Amino acid sequence: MDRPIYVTKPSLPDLQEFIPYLEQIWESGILTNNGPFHQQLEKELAEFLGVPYVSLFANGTLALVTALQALRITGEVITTPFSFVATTHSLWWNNIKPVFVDIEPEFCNINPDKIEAAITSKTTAIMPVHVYGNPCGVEKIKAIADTYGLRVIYDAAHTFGARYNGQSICSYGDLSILSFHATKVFNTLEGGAIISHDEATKKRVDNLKNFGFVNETTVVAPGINSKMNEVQAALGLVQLKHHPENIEKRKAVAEMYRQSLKGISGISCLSEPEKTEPNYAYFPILVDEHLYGMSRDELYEKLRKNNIYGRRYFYPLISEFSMYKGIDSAEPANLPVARKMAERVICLPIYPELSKDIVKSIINIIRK
Ligand code: T4K
Repeated sequence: MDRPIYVTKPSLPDLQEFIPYLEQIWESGILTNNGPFHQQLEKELAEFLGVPYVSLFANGTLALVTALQALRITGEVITTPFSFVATTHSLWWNNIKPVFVDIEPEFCNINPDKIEAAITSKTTAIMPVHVYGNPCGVEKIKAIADTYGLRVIYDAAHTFGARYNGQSICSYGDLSILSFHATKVFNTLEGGAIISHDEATKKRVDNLKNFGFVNETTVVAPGINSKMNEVQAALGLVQLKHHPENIEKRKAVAEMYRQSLKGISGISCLSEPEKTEPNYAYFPILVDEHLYGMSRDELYEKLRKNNIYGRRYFYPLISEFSMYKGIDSAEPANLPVARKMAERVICLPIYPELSKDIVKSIINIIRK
C-alpha cells in the first residue's frame, strides 16, 4: 500500500455543502448554548432514530458521566471490561465502583447469564456496552434489572442508526449514550448524545449539561459544561443527509470481508446478530493462533508492515489497566472469555470510501 490505511477515515460532506451553515453561524453570532442548529439536530436525530428525546453533548464520555448523574446512580455498577476505557472512567468520575462481568463469545457483549451473581446490596445499575454496534441481550438484561430494581444505562457509543427488533437499539434501557466522535459512523467532529424516554429526564439531563441551570437565576445541581456547539450541530445536520448512503457503502465493505475471509483457516468473523439492522461500524476478526499458524499480534504487525493499521479493540481489557486491576472483579480468572477475545481480535479498516481494491489487498495479506 503506498499510503497508510487506518482502521477508519472520518466521513465528511463536501465543504461547499457546509459553508452556508457556517455563514449563518457567523451572521447570527449564536455559537453555542442551545442555539438553533442544536435544537434542530436534536429534533432531526430523534425523528431519524425513532426515539422520544435526544440531548446533544460535547462528546460521548461526558454524556456517560452525566447519564449516571441524571439517574443519581451510586454504589456499585455492573459493567463489561471489553470496551473503550471511557465506559469505566465514567463510573470512576462519579465515585462509583465498577463490577466487571465476563462477556459472551458470539458478539463480545456482557454475558447476561453472569450478571445476577455479581449483584450485591450496593448494586444500583447495569452499564452494558453494545460492542461494535451489535445489540446486547437486552431482554434478559431488562428482566434482571426489573427483578432487582436496577437502572440500565447502555453505552451505545457504537450503535448510531443500528436497529434491533424493528426499533432503535437506543430504545432499550433507562438511558442510552451515543458517541459522534470522528471515528464513529456518524460524526460531528467530537460529539455525543443521551437518549431518554420521558420529558422530566430529558430536562434533568439538559440542566446537568449546562452547569445545573434551570433558568437564569436557579441552579439545581452541580452540573458540568458539556454542551455541543453550533458548528458541531450544523455539521451533524449535513452528515445526517448522507448517513444512509454511507451505511450502504460500509455494508458493501463488510460483505466483501465476510465472504472472502470465510475459507481462511484460523480466521473467523463475529456472528451476524438476528433481528438486527447493523450499522457496520467495525469489522472485527478473531485469530486462532493454532489454526492460522500465526498469532494475532504477528498478523497485526504484518498488516502494519504493509501500511494497514487495524486496531486491537479492545485490548488490553479495561480491567487490566492499573487504576482498575486491583478490584476483585478484575481478577483474570473472573473474565476468561473477555481475555480470550482481547487476545484474538483485530478490527480491520472499514469506512465508506474504502475501495474494493484495498479491501482485496487486505484480504490477500491475511490469506498469505
Ligand atoms: N464508549 C465506547 C464504547 C467508546 O468506544 C467510546 C469511544 C466512548 C464511550 C467515548 O466516546 P467519546 O468521548 O470518544 O465520544 C478512538 C476514539 O477516540 C474513541 O472515540 C472511540 N471510542 C475508540 C473506540 O476509538 P483511538 O485511541 O483508537 O483513536 P485514534 O485517534 O487512534 O483513531 C483511530 C484511527 O482513526 C487513527 O489511526 C486514524 C483515524 N482518524 C482518527 C481521528 C481522531 C482519522 O482519520 N481522523 C481523526 O480525526 O480511540
